[in-house]
Amino acid sequence: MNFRPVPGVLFLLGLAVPLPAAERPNIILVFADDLGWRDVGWHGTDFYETPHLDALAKQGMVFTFGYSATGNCAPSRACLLSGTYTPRHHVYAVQTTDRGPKESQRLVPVPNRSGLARDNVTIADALKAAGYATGIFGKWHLDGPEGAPPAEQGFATVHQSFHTWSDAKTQDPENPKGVFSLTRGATTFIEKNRDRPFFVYLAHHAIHTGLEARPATLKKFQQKTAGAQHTSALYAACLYDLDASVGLLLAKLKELDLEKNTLVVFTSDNGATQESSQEPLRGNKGSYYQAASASLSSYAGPASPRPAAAAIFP
Ligand SMILES: [Ca+2]
Repeated sequence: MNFRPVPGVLFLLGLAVPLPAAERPNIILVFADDLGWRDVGWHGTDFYETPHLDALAKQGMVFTFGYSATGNCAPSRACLLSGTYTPRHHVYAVQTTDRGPKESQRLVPVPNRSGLARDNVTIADALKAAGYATGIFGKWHLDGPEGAPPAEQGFATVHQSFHTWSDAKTQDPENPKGVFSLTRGATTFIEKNRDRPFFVYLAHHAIHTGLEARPATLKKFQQKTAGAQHTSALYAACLYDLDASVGLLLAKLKELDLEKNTLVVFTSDNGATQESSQEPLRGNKGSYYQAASASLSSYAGPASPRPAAAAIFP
């Protein structure tokens, strides 16, 4: 039987069967914040540019019917890291579930937890138990009074992890949204752990509202003719700088000769804000329409079952 398991199955196999270090792939999960389905090159943006992400998608696999579990930050991250849906961990919303005018609420708001409680088993817990070096670089957004910090959720290394996106703003114009300092933190961790299996959770603050970009990148898009659908030079520049940081990460893997034994996963926590049209999908972040959770997931690396393929399953 010619069976080629999908990456998720490989994860499970890797956790269930003790393997020598050389047979356990390194795993890098690059997680964008509020990057929409339509925003990347392989999904047809007519203005933004994502050359490194496009290359990653081309050499690996794109899950065209993939969805994030929910339409905004905290619950999406709680689902991703715990591998369970919201009724299991009770992180249904950022802040509370009863925001908005009470007279328009048709349902009784479900009780909400502010963060992921310590008794949830995360992918970092599982990989750490399997002998991986585990590190988070960037946004957590799952503690608060009812959640635990990343150091208590399986991450042995916690680098520049903030409670909210606004804490991440930097004063360095060459480091917009911290994309390059977070990536440097991750590559330093990778160099340090190159001889053992590692799990990198690189959770960017880009491109959540509060858009920032390097001055030269912004100028590049201000001089470019806008598309029919996508028009914002600042949005394009912020995304371009995020893409550039992914390029640096991939170059480091190649330099360290780790690319053949490293599974790189790129996706976003939820759909785009209203600053970026997602047509033909309807809606934006936070809504219950498709554009709120349609995923731009791409995978590349040794576990890709069919290089340069698009898979219609999530
Ligand atoms: Ca988000």
